[in-house]
Amino acid sequence: MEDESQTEPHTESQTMINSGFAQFPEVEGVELQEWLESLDSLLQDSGPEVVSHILERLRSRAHLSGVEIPFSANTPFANTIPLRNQPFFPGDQELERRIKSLVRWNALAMVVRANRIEHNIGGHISTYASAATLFEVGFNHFFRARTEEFEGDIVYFQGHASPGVYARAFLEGRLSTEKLENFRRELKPGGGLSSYPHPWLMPDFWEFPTVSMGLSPIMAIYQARFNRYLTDRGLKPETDAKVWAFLGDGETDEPESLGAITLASRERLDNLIFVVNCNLQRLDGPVRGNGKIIQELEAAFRGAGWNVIKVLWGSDWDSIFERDPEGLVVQRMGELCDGEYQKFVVEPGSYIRQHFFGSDPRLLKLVEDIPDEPLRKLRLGGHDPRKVYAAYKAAVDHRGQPTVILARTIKGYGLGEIGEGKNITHQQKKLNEDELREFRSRFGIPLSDHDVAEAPFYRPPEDSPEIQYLRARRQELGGYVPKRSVRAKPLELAKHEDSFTEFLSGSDGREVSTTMAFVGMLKKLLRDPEFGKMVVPIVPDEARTFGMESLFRQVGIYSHVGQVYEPVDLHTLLYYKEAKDGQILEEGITEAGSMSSFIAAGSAYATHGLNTIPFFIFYSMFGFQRINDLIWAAADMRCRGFLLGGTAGRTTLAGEGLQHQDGNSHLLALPAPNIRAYDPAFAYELAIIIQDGIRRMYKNGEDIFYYITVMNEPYQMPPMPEGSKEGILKGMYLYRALQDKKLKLRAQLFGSGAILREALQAQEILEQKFNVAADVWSVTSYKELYRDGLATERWNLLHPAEKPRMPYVSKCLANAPGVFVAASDYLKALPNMVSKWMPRRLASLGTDGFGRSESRASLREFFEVGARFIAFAALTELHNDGKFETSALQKAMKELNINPEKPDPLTS
Ligand SMILES: Cc1ncc(C[n+]2csc(CCOP(=O)(O)OP(=O)(O)O)c2C)c(N)n1
Ligand SMILES: [Mg+2]
Repeated sequence: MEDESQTEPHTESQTMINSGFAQFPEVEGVELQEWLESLDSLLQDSGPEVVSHILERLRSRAHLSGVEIPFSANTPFANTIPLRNQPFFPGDQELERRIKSLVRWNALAMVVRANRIEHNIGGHISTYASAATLFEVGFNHFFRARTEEFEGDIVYFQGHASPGVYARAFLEGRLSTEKLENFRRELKPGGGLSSYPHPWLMPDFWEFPTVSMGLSPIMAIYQARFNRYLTDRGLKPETDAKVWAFLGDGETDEPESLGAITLASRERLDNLIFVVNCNLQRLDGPVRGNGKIIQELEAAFRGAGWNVIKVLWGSDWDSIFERDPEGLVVQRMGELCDGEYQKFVVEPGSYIRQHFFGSDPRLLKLVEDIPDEPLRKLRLGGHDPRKVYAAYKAAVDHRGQPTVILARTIKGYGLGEIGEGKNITHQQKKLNEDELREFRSRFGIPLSDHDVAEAPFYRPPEDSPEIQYLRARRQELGGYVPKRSVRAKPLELAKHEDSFTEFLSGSDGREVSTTMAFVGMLKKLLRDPEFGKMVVPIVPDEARTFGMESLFRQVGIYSHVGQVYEPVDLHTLLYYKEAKDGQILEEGITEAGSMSSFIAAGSAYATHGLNTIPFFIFYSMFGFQRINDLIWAAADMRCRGFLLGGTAGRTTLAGEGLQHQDGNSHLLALPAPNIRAYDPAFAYELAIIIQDGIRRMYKNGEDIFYYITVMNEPYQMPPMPEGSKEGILKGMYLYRALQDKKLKLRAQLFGSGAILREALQAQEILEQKFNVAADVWSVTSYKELYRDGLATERWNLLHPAEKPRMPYVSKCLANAPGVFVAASDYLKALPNMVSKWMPRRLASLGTDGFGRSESRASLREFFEVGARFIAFAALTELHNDGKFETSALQKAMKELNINPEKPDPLTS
């Protein structure tokens, strides 16, 4: 065995340390000893602050003398909180252990039973198995529930650990056996439990969807900041409530996980605590087999300005550390890579003795009196309630910085041979009788050998010490967690109908864009006596792009510290005003961060009982295209509010080219069922949509939110035609009817957004040049038309004996004469998806293909959505119907200057 260990490849850290030994053997001896002793006596005589000061001075002196000191943001691979600083553990450790074992058992039973009934239904055991202590210490001592008096802590649970959260709620008497039985079988009579945290599916239980990895860390950061914002603006009292986020170590590879951590430290969010469950494994295998994820994360978080607490080694190790004043064990711990640590989990004590302690005779001596089996079982920090408690307490008490706890755990802890530390453990969900028996015995579950085979759920009687303790602890902490409830009172909106009248009467000849109109509406809303204070404008460094800079001065940009400098433009009317009670969330260039703020504000009606109304305005191409998974999470969370895709349109945004010109977002807005998507052309349409949205969401309490595109093309805004309100909201209405009723050739033109004006021009061309009389419809929302069509079709399918209903599109067009042509600034698929409910064929014009840097006119020519193309498409349709001669069509083509050989925008 000796020989074998010598042939093993050395890790980089080992090589470095070994070369240190080899290079400076004399320093390793007496010299080093003297330095260490001086340090010890200084610490003893003068305390840690003086030690830290002296070290800093030494570092500085060495640096000035030309010594290159390698930078490291790391501390040794040891617990951050030494034993001497560990607080008293206030719980009954034995009872808590028994409760935790019961939760472990029921979580396991839930997954095992579900997979016995329905092969391959899925579920996860090993994530919770590693996180159990991390959760249980929180449940028993830290997570405070929301009460009348206290806002409560907010907890983002690691999504794949949901069986453990359900199992605990079962012990708490909050979930029935039937519900547990129907884990992952939500459609069973009586309902079941969703696989992961989904507020949409379990709106009284889950608050935050956390299963798309990376989203919960960024959402938690912005949630913590939003909580500060509410306090700083006087909308909620100051409290010491915390935001906890439990993440996986593998999860930290998602860019969103670490992407916003500097915001948390910059804003000094000491109300935020991350707990990273460092089991060193992800789904396929080790997170960093060849490296050390904990040290990597420590450096990243410390570098970003966080308070980092490492919880690596359990109490079992303390006596070994005590016997090792030279710190040889910790030094050895620092030498190994994660792949090696993972191997220690699956190997016997003899292996650990040989491969961990065997590197140095002095190390071997330290553990010579510990037999192999206890050596193997030396517990890790994340499985030791006392260590976890100490870390949580330190985190909760820490001021001025957010805290991250890096807790070392074992994936599949307790699963023994079949899963503990194994690479396959993430997907382990089946246990045979022997394995169940072993687990039962290990955790002392009172089930007989016979009963255990069924993997029954087990809840001790109500008067058992376990249930009594668990209830008492939760009562002390204010109630149960997680729990979602809606407490915000609906808005009254008594004068709401009149508030937007100024936007309904047109711009009086002035040319304005819908973006400008929107800013006018936002200003008005900010002044609303009932809810103005609740409006939360959110911008990712685009306020000037959208002409919103006047809001800087009107309501201020939020900053927790106010404005500590004199802004360069102070002398101007619209200076850059930052203020502690500023209302605008100016997020900088982060759509993901801004969306996380939107989520916090859009769900505050539940989380905080406050009807905050977010308006997140962004460059439309960087919305759905970039952050649709966060938008999906917002939908799951039943968020309310308005997303505004600014400077939208593939041909309406001139000059910006391929990357910015958006012809996609209305398609990408289709999947989330509770998003209402609109592409309005005129200010009055926008006003009607926003006004109705506020009514539906904040008065009627509908769990919907809005996506509205606004453009930067200035034109005269007409007054609202009489009776068009219903059509605007339903998705289409007749904007301008046939000009000359005597004409025989007829067409229906459908325009959306800025392209509506092209349809209006086409109407004139058709009438004046080709004797075709066209009606022009404004289609404000293809998605609304589509939803209505689907619902109607479904109703008809399920009610064959009844009179079929007509989709709204069909009703609108039932008596509409002539051919149909649609044009929008989006993909042709958008109008095509409703064409089947039109009485006749639809010709669709749209912007399929990559954008170009060009003028609006050239872009509309290139994408074939301009007035001439709309007119030509109508003539072609008439020709197809036999109502327009081929020769006349060829002539029209010339007259309209349409080049049949022009490149296809779809492929060019
Ligand atoms: C965005 C995203 N990608 C992939 C997955 C699939 N997935 C679920 S769990 C998991 C591994 C999780 O590893 P880790 O974060 O270390 O958590 P652990 O289970 O080890 O505690 C993966 C890849 C997911 N849920 N979300
Ligand atoms: Mg992991």
